[in-house]
Amino acid sequence: MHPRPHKQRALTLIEAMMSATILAVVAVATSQAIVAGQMQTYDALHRQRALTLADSLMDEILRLPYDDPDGASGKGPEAGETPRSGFDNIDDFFNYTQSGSRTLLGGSLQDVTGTAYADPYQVFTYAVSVPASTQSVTGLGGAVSGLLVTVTVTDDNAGSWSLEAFVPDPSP
Ligand SMILES: [Ca+2]
Ligand SMILES: [Ca+2]
Repeated sequence: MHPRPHKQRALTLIEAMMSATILAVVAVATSQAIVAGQMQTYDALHRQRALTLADSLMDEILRLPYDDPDGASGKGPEAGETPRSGFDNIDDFFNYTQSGSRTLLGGSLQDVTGTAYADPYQVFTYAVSVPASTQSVTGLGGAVSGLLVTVTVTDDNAGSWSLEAFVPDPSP
């Protein structure tokens, strides 16, 4: 009668099962952490892409003159100024919008030269508003009239990113 070895074997088995369970729990926790980390990385990249688009469009708008070089300018592009590469002053972007699409070859969201943005950018839509606005600008003697340029980039999942810039009217 030597119950001890038998008992030891039983303990070893239980221990082995326990450690297998612990390993399994650790493995699940680790894979959840990896998934969460990947989602955070994706979110950061997604946000970065949205801001890149907003920044690039804002740059494009702010490079244009306030007034139309050909004279009078109404809201939106004047005759003969479309597509966007023909916009020649800021208010031509009044209510301008462009949506990405992965169904068209190359994508429908494009830069000013008509080159489609890469596929991951095609989930976004961008929209511009350029309302007349009066702002108090330090260094310009208080209230100044001009245009408030807002570029808003949205995705198909309720994400929204905006950039805003006030451009004073150079000849008020
Ligand atoms: Ca124009
Ligand atoms: Ca115009």
